[in-house]
Amino acid sequence: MDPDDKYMYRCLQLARKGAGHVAPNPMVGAVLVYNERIIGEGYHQVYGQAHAEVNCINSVLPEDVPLIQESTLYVSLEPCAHFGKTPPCADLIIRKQIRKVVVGCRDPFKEVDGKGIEKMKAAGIEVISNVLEEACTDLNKRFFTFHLLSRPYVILKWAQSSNCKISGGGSGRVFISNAWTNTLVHKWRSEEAAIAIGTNTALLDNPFLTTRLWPGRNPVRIVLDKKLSIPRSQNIYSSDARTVVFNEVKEGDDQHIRYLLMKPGEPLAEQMLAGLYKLGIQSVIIEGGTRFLQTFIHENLWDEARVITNNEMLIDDGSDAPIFSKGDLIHSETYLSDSIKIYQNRY
Ligand code: AOF
Ligand code: ZN
Repeated sequence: MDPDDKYMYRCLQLARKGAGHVAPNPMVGAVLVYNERIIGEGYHQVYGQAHAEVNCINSVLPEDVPLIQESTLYVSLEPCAHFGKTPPCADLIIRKQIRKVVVGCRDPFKEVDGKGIEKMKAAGIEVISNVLEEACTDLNKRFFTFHLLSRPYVILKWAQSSNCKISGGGSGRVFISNAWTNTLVHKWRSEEAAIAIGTNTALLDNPFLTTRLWPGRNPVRIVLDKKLSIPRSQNIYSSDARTVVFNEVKEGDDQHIRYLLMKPGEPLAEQMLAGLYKLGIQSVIIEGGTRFLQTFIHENLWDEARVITNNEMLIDDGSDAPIFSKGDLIHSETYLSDSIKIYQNRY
């Protein structure tokens, strides 16, 4: 394997250790290599604390410190150039007189956006860019979508029967997924910043939208309720998590509930995603119902669709599952009676 790729894969492995602890910052990993030997490793561990490069340089053993100047630093994201919660990593690299830096991908955050690379080059450092670029951007797909497209990363999720029905024709909640996939869904929820549903789902299924089956934090709950017709007693308003209500009636905060106004007649998914972007929400999982999901498909504002299909249960009077095209199948697996397929939007 190409040595640059090899060390960049190690950066990616390290970066993933920060999963669940660094958002809304990206996961980043770094290694310092002297003469084919790794002398330092680090990753961004906790939001607001040291960046990967700092932890990597600090990990070098005292006897190897003199080698830092002769080493190559590999980092999965462009070193930062700005004073945020921490000082610029590019300055640290220059100060340590590291001669060569290999970067996985450019940082899309407007305070950085190429400036880290420029700064290092201006200081005479040899910089190699875009090594395993696709894998490095994919690792932080939520962060990249947020900064490049000014909207959260959108995941559509639904469970359907083998004849492609998703619920029991207005008769209340129908369980399609099994215990395994229910747990998986709660894990998925814990991985995103927000979770959204339409009015009918909030009224008929009355979900809590929490992660009770998985040890993780609850995402912010988002509900579409144009006329504010969902009673305050529904579970979507329980005190377990914050709730944002997109509506055409009022704006403002009421305890843990935030009301955001939408303009009647304007594209719905676009307005909701613009509102979530302003709140700094980097990802949202859309959990139904069909009409609500179909809105995101219609406006072509989705990135991933996760479809759980039960092979045993047929619900004849259910409503039809969403219909979508332009999806590339990127993952497929089976849990007992349920198959899980994940599609990526081709745009
Ligand atoms: C790096 N190395 O490990 C990470 C970077 O508020 P701060 O100071 O933590 O800065 C956050 C921004 O820094 C974040 O939006 C992203 O652009 C970059 N993240 N940069 O050099 C790292 N996590
Ligand atoms: Zn930094």
